[in-house]
Amino acid sequence: MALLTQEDLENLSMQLEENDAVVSKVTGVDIKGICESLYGTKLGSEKVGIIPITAGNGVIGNFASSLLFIVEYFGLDGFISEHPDVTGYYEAVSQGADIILMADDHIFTAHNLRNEKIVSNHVATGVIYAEIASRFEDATSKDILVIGLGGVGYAGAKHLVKKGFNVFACDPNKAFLEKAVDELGINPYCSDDRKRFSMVLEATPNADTISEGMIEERCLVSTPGIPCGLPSEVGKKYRVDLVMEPLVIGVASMLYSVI
Ligand code: PYL
Ligand code: MG
Repeated sequence: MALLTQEDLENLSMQLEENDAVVSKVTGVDIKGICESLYGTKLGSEKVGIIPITAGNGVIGNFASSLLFIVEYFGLDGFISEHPDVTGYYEAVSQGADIILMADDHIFTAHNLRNEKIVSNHVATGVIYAEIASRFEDATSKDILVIGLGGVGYAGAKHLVKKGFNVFACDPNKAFLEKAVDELGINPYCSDDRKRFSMVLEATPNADTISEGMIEERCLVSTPGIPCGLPSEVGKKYRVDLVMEPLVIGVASMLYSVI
């Protein structure tokens, strides 16, 4: 899995503001509203313990502080444990955390100690970016394209199938594509199909995965992927709205899903 870098997390509040404005424009609802209707929950005064984890590639400089910014932005009471790892976990639970946030290089999880709900960032991110794509007010049909069927894309495709969309998907990994066709009943898509979409969920760690033959004149691309899958010249040539930011939307979805 592609790991975030300190640079990805710079000016997070500006990225949040810009993306909240785009989400509101193209769906008619802001990020908070999307989360509330997606999970049927409202955030209260839960206390969130954030625990730095030194496993694998180790701590990412501003990851914990970015999580604290996000937790507080959504009105919750957050704190970062003084120590990392098991000591930090012990501290956070002892200090009365209701929800634990921690990530190694494979799983980033939110665990609500009170109701036992637990979610991974992959699933919560795939679901919310899919939800945003599917709410595009200028969509011309129920056809939606999912590019990438790893942990994030698969969760997004599963959510869209459940919501009754005609999901077309592609992934260079044939096993991932076959799994999604078998388990979700999605339609395999390849770019020479000449079919164009007005809603795209892009969930790959690659740049420029979207070519102009894939999208309609008006199109919403929703992607947590870094780098961006939409080439800038394609974005300019077509009136593409882009929802893309590295962490906030995914974490908001995690928090609302465990309340
Ligand atoms: C959660 C992000 C979204 C995309 N890739 C995921 C990633 O970068 N995971 C690694 C997170 C490591 C955090 C580090 C720390 O600072 O506690 N262990
Ligand atoms: Mg995100």
